Parts: sequence; structure tokens; C-alpha cells
Amino acid sequence: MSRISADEMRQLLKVYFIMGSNNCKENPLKIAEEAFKAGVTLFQFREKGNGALTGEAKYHFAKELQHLCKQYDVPFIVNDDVELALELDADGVHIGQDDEAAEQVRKKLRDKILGVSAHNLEEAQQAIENGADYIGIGPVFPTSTKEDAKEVQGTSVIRVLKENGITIPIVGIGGITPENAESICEAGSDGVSVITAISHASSPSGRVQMLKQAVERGIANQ
Ligand code: TZP
Ligand code: MG
Repeated sequence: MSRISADEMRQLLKVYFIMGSNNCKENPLKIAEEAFKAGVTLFQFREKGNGALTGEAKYHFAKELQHLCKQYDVPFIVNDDVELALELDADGVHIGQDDEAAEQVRKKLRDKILGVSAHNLEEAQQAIENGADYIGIGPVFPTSTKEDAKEVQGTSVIRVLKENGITIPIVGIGGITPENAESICEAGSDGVSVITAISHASSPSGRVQMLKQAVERGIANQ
């Protein structure tokens, strides 16, 4: 195996669904399956915050979601927990600035996908140097999903990265909906990563389709 190419990564970032059991009001597996059927391109298992599963329960839930991902050919990324990702032979890991150092995680992951959250040009450059395959930028819009989220930045950081010649695949995060997704991609993002927009949707499949269309419109206007 070799590292994922930037072009392949960009395709996967188009509709990146992130979810944990506590982000759902109904059966999480049912929501995920509906979303996958409608064309989610990448999935992140993010089991954290109030009421999150731990230990065995977390492990089994992750396994169920990974199984579903395999069924629908959606790569399975694990948030923060590098050991879990390796144990499950997941497709990759996403880490933030306060998690294990990206350089170390890259060594452990070998060729698996590594995503790193960055909030400015310096953090982005560092993540690239440390072996990231893509960078998550946000919160782009106000969100109540992440309690310790940093200041809302709109699309300004994405624009700054593009203006400074950053070519690594980029995905926006935070408060993204079908209504604002186009503007994020227009600014230079390769796609959108969302939790609530899909996990709380009365029709997850309808929501995925709307996000996909908005992303394609935004990319066409880059
Ligand atoms: N990182 C920055 S904002 C955020 C994370 C994990 C939460 C995004 O959730 P939502 O519900 O799509 O706003
Ligand atoms: Mg983290």
C-alpha cells in the first residue's frame, strides 16, 4: 500500500460525515446507513463528550460502524484514538492540535489516512510537514456540537491557506448546512465535514444529496 494521492483524498472529502452515538436522536446505525446509501464519501467515528460510550461498548459500536462502512465502500476514520484505529485496522485517524503529535501518529499509521485540524497558516504548514493527508479547518460557522470549539472564522482561514499556496486537500467543519456549504467550497475547501446536518436530519439521505449538490456547485466556482 502507498499513501493516498491528493486527488483521491479530495474526492473523499466531498461529503465527510462525522458521528458518535451521542450525536443521534434515533438509532445511529440506521442514520449512518441511510446517509451512506445516499453517497457519503468518508466517515469519521467520533465517540466523545457527554454520554459517549467507553471501553467495550465503544469498541463494539465502532466495529458495527466499520462493518457498515465496508458494506458501502466508505473509508472509516477514527477520531483521536490511534490505538483503536490500529486495533480495528481502520482506514485512518483524525487528530487535533491537542492530541498525540502528528509526526508520531504518522509513524504509527504508516500509509493510512491522517487528517489534522488546523486553525491558521502556521498550524497547516506544520501539519503538512508532519505528514497529514488532509487538513480540517474550522469552526467555519457557529456550532453547538463541540463545546471547546475555537473562535468562528468564517471562510477566511481557508482563503488565507489558498492565497499562500497551500495545496493539501482541505475540508471545512463547524455549523455546515446545505445552505452554507457552497460558500465554503467556493473559498477553496474540497468538501464539507458535518455532524448535526446529517445526524439530526429528518431525512439523512435527502440531506446528503443536498450537501453533495452544494459542494459540487462550490467546487465549480473555485
Ligand atoms: N470541530 C470543529 S467544529 C466541530 C468539530 C468536531 C463540530 C461540528 O459539528 P456540527 O454539528 O457539524 O456543527
Ligand atoms: Mg481530537
